[in-house]
Amino acid sequence: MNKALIYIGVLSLLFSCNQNLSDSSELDETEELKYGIFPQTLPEVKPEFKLSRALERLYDNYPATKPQNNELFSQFKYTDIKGFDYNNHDGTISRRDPSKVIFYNGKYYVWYTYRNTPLPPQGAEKSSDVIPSADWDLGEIWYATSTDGFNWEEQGVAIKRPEKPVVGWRAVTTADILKWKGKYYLYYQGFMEASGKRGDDCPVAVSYADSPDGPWTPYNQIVIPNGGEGAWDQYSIHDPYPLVHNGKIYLYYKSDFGEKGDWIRMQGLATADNPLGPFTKHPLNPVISSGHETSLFPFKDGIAALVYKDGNEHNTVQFAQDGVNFEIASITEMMPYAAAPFVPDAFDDTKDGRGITWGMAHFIALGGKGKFHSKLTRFDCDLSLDLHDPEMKEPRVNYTPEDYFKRSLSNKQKERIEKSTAAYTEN
Ligand code: AAL
Repeated sequence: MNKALIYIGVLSLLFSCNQNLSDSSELDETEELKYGIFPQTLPEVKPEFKLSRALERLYDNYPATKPQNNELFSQFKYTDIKGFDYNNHDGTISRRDPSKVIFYNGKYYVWYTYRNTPLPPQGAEKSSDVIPSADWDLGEIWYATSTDGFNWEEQGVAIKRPEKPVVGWRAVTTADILKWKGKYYLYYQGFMEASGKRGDDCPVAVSYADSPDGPWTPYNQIVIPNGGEGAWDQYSIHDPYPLVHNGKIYLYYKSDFGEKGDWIRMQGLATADNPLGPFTKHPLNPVISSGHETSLFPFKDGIAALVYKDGNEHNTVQFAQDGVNFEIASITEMMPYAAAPFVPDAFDDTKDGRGITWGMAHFIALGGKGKFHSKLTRFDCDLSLDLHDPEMKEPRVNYTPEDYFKRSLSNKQKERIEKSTAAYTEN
């Protein structure tokens, strides 16, 4: 029996199914859409026949039908950078939560939380004026420069802890940079108690300077206040991350809420026409339901976000044309934590954001028991309209068996399995 006959047979079968379903209202909507045969060659344009939800998503949600052609999909690669000493990783020196990287006067600049304490973090109960409660407690904002982004030269302190009771007297951490009308602004978390007492509670403060090398003048006032009683951002405003969009400052931030030990992390937006405020929080906040530290960049006429670590949508790259309503543009893996990209057009108020190819990040919880500290690293990727690096667009990360076995069962899990196996074999 030849192929044509089979084809006609299948089509008439489909036609008869269609007929059978004709009484349900669902058909009305898709009346004009019939069932079809999905072709051997992947259509670039959405076929005009009934599609499953997954295929609807493929054409409606993603910038391209394959990750290889998806400008907002990338792998991430890491380089151990040079120029920072960690005192034999004994936990007394920590560098973490880097800022966006900027290029100024022939050099790249990055700011970060720097802790140098006699002891590693000891928890809120054991903390004191010199003993930190957490890895960023008693922190200052330091900075470093580099001519290649791999070899860095630490320049020293940019923002010191102010005198009590000024905002930030306990710690100034997690800074990010804005350039606005020729002046520079560093936004940072200003702690007024040791982190971990109730939670990781702090508002956001700001300092300004005429050059990235400072001197930085603290504004000594809270510019992004905590939310009202019962609000998601009532206690913590973290990871302030300013960009310029639609002629305004778009400052994204993270907040921890919910129960201690089971914090929920989401991200919000506050906008302003003046770097010193007032900032207006967006009525739709939170605008990103997952993620941890904030990492965003202008992309085409909108804003893209790296969303990692926490929440249902962790390990995604998201995009919002209005900078508010983010949709998942790709799913990826091994994303950089506290990703701090080099964003050449961060402050250009561009309608044609070109994307990113590298940045700084951190690895935390190093040193093992009693030596908790973090270190800075560099990541590379291809989330740029001006680069097409097929190596970065390959969706598979090739892990070795050792990589998998490193993720071994805990003793508690082994016990559970032994018990259930025993129970199973007894029956
Ligand atoms: C980081 C950031 C903020 C938090 C703490 C230090 O991952 O989210 O900076 O306060 O952890």
